Amino acid sequence: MESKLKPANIKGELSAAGLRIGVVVSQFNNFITDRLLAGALDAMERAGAAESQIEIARVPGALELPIAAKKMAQTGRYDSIICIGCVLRGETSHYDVVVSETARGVQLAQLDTGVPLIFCVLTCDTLEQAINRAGLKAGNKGYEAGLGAIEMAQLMKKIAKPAPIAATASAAGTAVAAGSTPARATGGRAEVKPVEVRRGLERRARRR
Ligand code: INI
Repeated sequence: MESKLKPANIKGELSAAGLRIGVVVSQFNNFITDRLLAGALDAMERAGAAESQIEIARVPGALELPIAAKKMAQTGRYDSIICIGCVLRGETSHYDVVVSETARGVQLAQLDTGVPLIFCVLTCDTLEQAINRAGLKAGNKGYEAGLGAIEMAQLMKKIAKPAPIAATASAAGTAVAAGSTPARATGGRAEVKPVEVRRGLERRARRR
């Protein structure tokens, strides 16, 4: 049987209003990473970001992305951070080490700091594959990362707010919904006043 429940969906909107975004760019294969950065900036500009809302840090290679992103995240200045890099498969196993350690480092850093870190690191066998993903045939992964950074930043802000009081709470046998002040009226804080408390306050106000 299909459920009738329609739970609230929380989604970050694609608006850069009020956000600060950090970008860490690896200079290794900068022919590609510069194009990814251009795509990310384009996306953020379309979402309404101004120059003053974005800061860019540059690191030598992909392996240095996690530590720089973590340091930026720890400042508390950024709502999200985009990590841009490009790793191309060579003839040795170095590729596998760089790819897995970069991905692991970025993931650990975002979980440690609670700041969303957007993984925009191309991992390709050939330069041609990378070019295609940096603005040619397969779009620009940097553009997707720019939108992802904004969406995640806005989502985290929404999740951090206290949940609004559910309209159906009184149905569970409590007087909470009937006697409470909507969170909107209290600047986002849920100020719960059970009916008895509210009546007491009203009586006191009448006596004055
Ligand atoms: N760094 C990259 O960003 N892409 C690569 O393809 C790459 N390759 O192939 O070696 C690469 N290596 C450098 C690495 O990220 C570090 O900067 C270096 O090992 C110093 O720590």
